[in-house]
Order: sequence, then structure tokens, then C-alpha cells
Amino acid sequence: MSKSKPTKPKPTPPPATPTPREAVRNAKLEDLDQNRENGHGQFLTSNQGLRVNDDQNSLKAGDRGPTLLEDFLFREKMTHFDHERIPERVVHARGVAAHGYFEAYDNNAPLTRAAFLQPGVKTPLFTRFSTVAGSRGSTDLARDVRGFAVKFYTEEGVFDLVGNNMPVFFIQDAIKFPDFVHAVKPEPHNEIPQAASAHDTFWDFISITPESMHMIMWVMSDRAIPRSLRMMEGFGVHTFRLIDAAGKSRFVKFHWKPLLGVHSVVWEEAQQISGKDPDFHRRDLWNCIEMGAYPEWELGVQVVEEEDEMKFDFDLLDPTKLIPEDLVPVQPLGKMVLNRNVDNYFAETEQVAFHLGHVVPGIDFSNDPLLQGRLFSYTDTQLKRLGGPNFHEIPINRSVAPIHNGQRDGHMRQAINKGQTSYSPNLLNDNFPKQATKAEGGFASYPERVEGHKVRARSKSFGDHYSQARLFWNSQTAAEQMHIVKALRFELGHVMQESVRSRMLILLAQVSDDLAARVAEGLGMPVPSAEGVQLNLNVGADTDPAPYQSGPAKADTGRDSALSMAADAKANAGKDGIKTRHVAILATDGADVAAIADLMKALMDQGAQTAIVATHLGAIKGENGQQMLVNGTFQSTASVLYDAVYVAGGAASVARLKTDADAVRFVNEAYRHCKPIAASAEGIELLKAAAYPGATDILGAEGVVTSSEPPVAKLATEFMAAIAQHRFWNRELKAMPA
Ligand code: HDE
Repeated sequence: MSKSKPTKPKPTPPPATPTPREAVRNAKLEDLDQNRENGHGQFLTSNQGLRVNDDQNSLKAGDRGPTLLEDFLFREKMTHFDHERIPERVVHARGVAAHGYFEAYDNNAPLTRAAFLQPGVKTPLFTRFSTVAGSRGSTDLARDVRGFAVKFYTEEGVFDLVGNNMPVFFIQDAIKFPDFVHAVKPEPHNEIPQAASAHDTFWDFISITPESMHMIMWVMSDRAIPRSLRMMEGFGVHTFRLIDAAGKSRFVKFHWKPLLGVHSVVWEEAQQISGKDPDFHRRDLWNCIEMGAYPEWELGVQVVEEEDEMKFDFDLLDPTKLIPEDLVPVQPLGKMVLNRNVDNYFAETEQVAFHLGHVVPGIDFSNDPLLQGRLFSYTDTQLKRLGGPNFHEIPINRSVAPIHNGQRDGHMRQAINKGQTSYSPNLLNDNFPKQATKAEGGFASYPERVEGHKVRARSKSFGDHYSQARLFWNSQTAAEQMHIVKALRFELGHVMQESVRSRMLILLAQVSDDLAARVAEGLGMPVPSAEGVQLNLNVGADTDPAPYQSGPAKADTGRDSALSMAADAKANAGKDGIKTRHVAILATDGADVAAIADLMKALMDQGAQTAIVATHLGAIKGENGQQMLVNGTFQSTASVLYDAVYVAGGAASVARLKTDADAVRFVNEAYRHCKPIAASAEGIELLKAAAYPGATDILGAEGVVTSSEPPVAKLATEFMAAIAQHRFWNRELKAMPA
């Protein structure tokens, strides 16, 4: 850990020459060096170090005879292979991770004594992103919550911030988690569907669990289909505590804000990407880190003084509620940069073990009942998944702060603990290892005063299930609302039981009549009356459910400016660059290669990535005989894998592309998905050919820029401005209203 000047929160431009992976160093990466292995230039050996002479044939009684039991080399190799798999995570199984560092700004000391948050301290970290419901091999683009888990290797021990890309959760009490997960996972009788919530058991559970409605709004919104993991917010979800040097506690909510803004894809695109490139998100993260375009986030907190705990119209302990940022702004604490990919997926990404209970002095918990339950679950699950209590010794989990205690033995123990004593207190070892005072960095739980009867109960202050769902709905733009409506039509359209769909419509009507009516129209059903229907069945057998029925949303919830992802929304303000955006350039033999080269240069100068997509691989020959290398064909790549499309001029090239149904579709889809499109000279003809019913105005549409004449300088400027807008949703509102 080193001290240096705090960094300003501006996206760092990618370097001209990326740093090789091995050249990125920090204390944790150096710690991992002792476990890195590379067989290059070495002899093949057994696990005992014995050099192997023939690894191609097993030991047999004659070359046509049976294999001998004696073949210890065969048995070692096969046994290891047979035991290669460990159980995948019960949730968040599919993930991707990278190394990086966190650098604290200089204004946090009044909030917390945590050493890694003191001015300019730089701390190594490891961040794993994940989907929740799908198996390890499922698609990246599932409609789902994304996990956002960060392991800080601080000088005071490991701190894990195990969050999601949405600020609230489905349930209020951890005891409901197994029910919730069983409902969303593939159905138990036929294990269908994979990585999808569009099925009966999920919506059956939700339809009788109104506390989920706020989270449902988030999961049905575009937040559930991010454009990139680099363009997602992260949230600690629960209320935590920060404790200052004087021992004063304040409530906080943690936020990660991506410096590239918050962006998504459209659902049709997500479904196609799932087929074309199910690794879309992990590939994107990997490639950007390899090319030096390091993803960056600011960590911030919303702070609530202890005395203000009760001043909100929701309970700070309720994980289905957020604190509107217009009410309590986020204060930045520092910046995270991910600058090194893993060397080995299993050793690092699969074996990393996060736990909410990994905290450092200066950070503590609240009584959120979801948080409290998680404090049990995470260590428990690692015991199963990683096979024993020594998972903290696995290199990726190993603290860079020294470990000394009386814990001993167990499966695969690595430490060779010396000495006679493994207990405390002791006299034989002078009472070492000794407890640390608070001044010496000893962790002491915040001495919160608690009292109460021992009850199985839900606080009535958790009872308003719809107002924040409505706040979210009201804060969305027309296009974002349309996406929510379409998502619900899709999801509920996959539900076989009409009674479940009908109950969902009743719940949606508690949030907004408009929302319910629009979903109902798509389902071809009326919105049933809520009269006499018990909406919340999540109460104990002897509990009267009546007091637990939430009233409908408050009529006037207003809006919060942090909830929309629109181009001009707070989440994206000032983050309008085109860095790392992927632009497809459609061209084939006969294209105006000079114009392409000019446009590519302009785009790449601003940090965008370009790819020539042609009718064949190899190189295309330009109008004047110049050649240009091709990156993909209409068969090997697809429109959905790019952020924007440019159709180059050149009569022969465009004439050929116009006859290619896949080229026409490429443009058509870019238009449908509201992406920026540019065309110069004859390229404009391909845009005309790509028009479809309802989109005949493709040429005059927002986000479509054309220039009939070279040079492309003006076109490039307009195109880049359009790319910085990300998407042009008005097209969709016009052509496909919901
Ligand atoms: Fe988790 N969660 N969770 N969760 N969670 C796990 O731990 C659990 C919840 C989150 O990349 C498991 O190691 C319970 C909220 C992330 O390795 C398990 C409850 C939030 C990850 C578990 C919750 C999360 C997990 C499965 C309700 C956001 C992946 C494997 C009380 C704040 C971490 C594992 C990684 C993983 C339990 C709810 C985030 C079973 C019981 C809320 C990012 O322990």
C-alpha cells in the first residue's frame, strides 16, 4: 500500500501502448507471484516432480492388452481430472473478475477511521461481476441483477463490499432467500428455463410477495441488461455504518458510479447477443483491460447522521428501499481502477470467496434483517463450495495483512503453525498472538444499544411496498417506461397460469394504473380489482395478515433524478465521450477506402474501437486498388455486437452490399435498436434499402447522419456526437409504441 496524490474523477484516456499484464504491480499481485506457475521451457512432470517420458500412452500388458493398475501416472492424471470440478455458486454462479486498485480521496477522515479510506491511500483489490440466476455456462445477457463484489486487500485485513448493480432487493428478511432463489432458478421438475425469470414459479412467488415490487421495477428496467459491466452502477444495498476516529457512527449507503456512465442494450438485442456471443460482457471487460482502457468507478456514500435515522418515510433498515439521491447526495470517497486481468479463471475468479462479514475498523453493520442473514450465509457457502475452513489460505483470498491466531488444521491447511500453543490466553507463549487495542487497530463492534422481545416479526415500518416502486416508474423517461412495459409483457407472457398473471396485474396497479393497464393490454387481460384480495401472504401462521397489507403507492411520490439512465440523466451527465464504443464499418470490394481510413482515425483518436465488416475475410480492395484488412463478415459477426454503424461509400461496394440480405439486416437492426448510423456518398443507398415498414424515414431520423460528398471530417464530428448520445429512443417510441 502506497500513499500518493488523490486522483480526479475523470475517465483516464487509453494509452497509445497498453501496459503488458505482467507489468501491472501492486502488493496483492506480488503476493500472488509465489503461486504463479508457467511450464514454458520446462520438462513435463508428475505432481511429485517426476519427469514423464511418455504422456501419450498408458501402461499396458502388450500394446493391444489391458491397461495395468500399476500405471500410477495414468491414475494420477485421471484422478485429478475426475476431481476438477467444485460446486458452482448457488447464486451468482456466472461471473468474471479483474484485479485493480482503489485510491482514496482526501476528504474521508471525518467519516471513518478505515485506513484504506484515508487521504491518498492506494489499496489493491479484486472485483467480480456476476449474473444471479444462471449457471456458470449461461449467457451474460440474461435479464437479471448483476453482482458487483469488491475485495479490498487493505493493510488492516480484507474488506469485502458485496453489492449488486441495483440499490434494493426482492425480500426484506434473509429467511425468505432460499424461497426466492428456488422460485427464480430453473423449475425443479424439468430444469427449465436457464438464466431467466420468465416462468411460472418466479412470478407465482412475486405475485404474493408485494415487498418485491420495487425491485421488480428495477429488474424489468434496462438496468437488467447492461451494455457493459464497465457501464453499471454498483450498490451496497443495505445501510451500513461508518465509524470515525472518535467512535461516532453514521449510517451510510455505498454507491459505485462508473466514469463511463450507465448504459444498456435493448431486450431484442440482448436475446440475440446471447446466441451470437454469450460471453459478450466478459469479453468486453477482458479486451478493454488488455488494451489499457481501464474501467473506472467512483466509490461514494450517502450519509445519514444517527439522529436522523427516523426522519424518512421509509425505514433505513429495509433493503427494499433506497435513499433518493435528491434527498441525500452521494459523497465521493475514492476511485477504483481495474487494470489487470486474471492469469487463471479457476484459481482466481472461481475460488474468490466474498463475505459481507469481512470488514475493517471504521466500517460496521446495521440491523437490516437481510444483511444480518447474509452475515451467516457467505462463510457457510464457502465451506461447501471450497471444501473446508481454510479457504482464506487460497491465494486469491489471502489477506496481505499478516494472519496469526489459534485456528488450526482442517482440510488442505497450508500454514505451518509453529509452537506449543494454539489457544488464548496462554502463558507458555507469553500470551501471543495478543489482542490489539482499538488504538492498535483492533476491531470492536459498534456498541449499539438494542432491546426488545424475542419475536418472529416484520417491522410495520417496512410496510409500504409500492411508493418507491412508483417513484422509480415516475422517474423514468417515456422510452424507459416503454421498456418496462415490454419486459413485463414478455415475462408474464411466458407464465402459463392465468391466476399468476392476474395477481401480478393487481400488484402492478398498486404501483401505477398506467403501468398495469399497458401491461394488461399486451396480455389481452383486464386489470382485476384488488377488492377483497389479500396481496401479502408472507406472514406467520398465527399472524393476522390484515395489518401487513400495504396500501397502494402514495399518489405523489415525485421523481428522483438519479434513477433514469437517459443520455442526459444525472448518472450520465458529463460522461458523454465515445471511449471504447465499438463501431462497425460496412464495406466490401470497391469501397472508398480513403474515406474509411479518415473516419477510423477520427473515431480512434477519441478512444472508440472500429471493425471493418465485409462480405469476406482477408482484405477488401478499395476503389483505387488500396487494401484494407477485414475484421469480420456478415456471417461471423452481427449488428447487435456494435454500438454504431457506418456505411462507406464506393459504388461497387454498396451495390454488392445492397444485394446481401445480411448486410441490409445489419443496418436495419442498428436502426431498430436505436443506434447511431452514418453513411457517406453511395453508402446512403444501403440505408434506404434497409428501411422497413414503420421506419421509412430512416434517412431523416434522429441519430442518422449522412454526407453525400467526401471528405468525411464533418460527418465524423456529427457521427461522434451521435455515438456519445448512445441511443435514439424516439425512433422506437414512434415505430413500436407500447
Ligand atoms: Fe448474496 N450470496 N445473498 N446477495 N451475493 C452469494 O455467496 C445471500 C444478496 C451477492 O462474486 C452466495 O459465495 C443471502 C444481496 C453477490 O462471489 C451466498 C442473501 C446482495 C454475490 C449468498 C443474499 C447480494 C453473492 C453464493 C439474502 C447485494 C456473488 C455464493 C439474505 C447487496 C459474490 C457465495 C461473488 C453470492 C447469500 C442477498 C450480492 C449463497 C442469504 C442483497 C455479488 O452466500
